[in-house]
Amino acid sequence: MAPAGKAFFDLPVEEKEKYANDHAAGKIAGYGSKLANNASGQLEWEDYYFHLLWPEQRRDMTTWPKHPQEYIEVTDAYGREIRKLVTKILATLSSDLGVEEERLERVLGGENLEMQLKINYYPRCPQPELALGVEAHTDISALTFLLHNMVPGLQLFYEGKWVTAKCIPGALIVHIGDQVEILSNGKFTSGLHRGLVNKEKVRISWAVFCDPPKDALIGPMKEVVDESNPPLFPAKTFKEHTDHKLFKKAQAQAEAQAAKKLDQST
Ligand SMILES: O=C(O)CCC(=O)C(=O)O
Repeated sequence: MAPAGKAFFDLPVEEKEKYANDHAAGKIAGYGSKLANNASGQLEWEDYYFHLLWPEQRRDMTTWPKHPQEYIEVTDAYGREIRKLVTKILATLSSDLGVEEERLERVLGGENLEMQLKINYYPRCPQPELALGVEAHTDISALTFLLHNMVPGLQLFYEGKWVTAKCIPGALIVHIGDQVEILSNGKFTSGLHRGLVNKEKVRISWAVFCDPPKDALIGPMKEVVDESNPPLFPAKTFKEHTDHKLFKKAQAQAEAQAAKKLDQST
């Protein structure tokens, strides 16, 4: 799957632009570029490709790259394997929480659970200290599965400092996302992480976000709350959670821009 994803980004810009997304028009699937100042004033710099991977019957194959030829076949096969792994991991997490094995998967939508693929392409950056590929965030998903091209850059915030994830060939990195943190009432934590750019090498990562359907109501499960463990999170639909997080991000960016302008004018 990795060579197929990389081959897409090696295409000339005009070819990639044929798949361009258009957020203003509500078309979020496809190829996009990000070059923007984040809330901390750092530049976010990446190209990406985003499309729905699962459930099969809801996929719009016109949004998947047609080049290279094998992209659809290998990405589909990868998605099927990840979907099986989702069931296994959610069962293990459910057991750890002392609830029936199917519980987390059911509340996350069961057959309707969604998987979105985002391929992140971080170009070589001449001044990596001034830029970030992806700014620090926790994932809104339930789980995220990450593969990368063995160029270091993923960092996790652990015990008060940023730690670079080891590059282990063939290893799949799994993040707990916000939805599992909420359902478990904070027993599992959604990890803060970011993606760095590299001076010498292009970095590519493949993230599969495993999400509940938009209208799924997600709050701490009744089995994990009691008088001594009151709910730490309000129940919200997945859409409400996503909108709230995007709104807060936009607000932080606007405040940072306003502060920067004020700085420049004084
Ligand atoms: O590139 C990475 O390793 C992390 C990507 C990421 O966190 C994201 O796409 O949300």
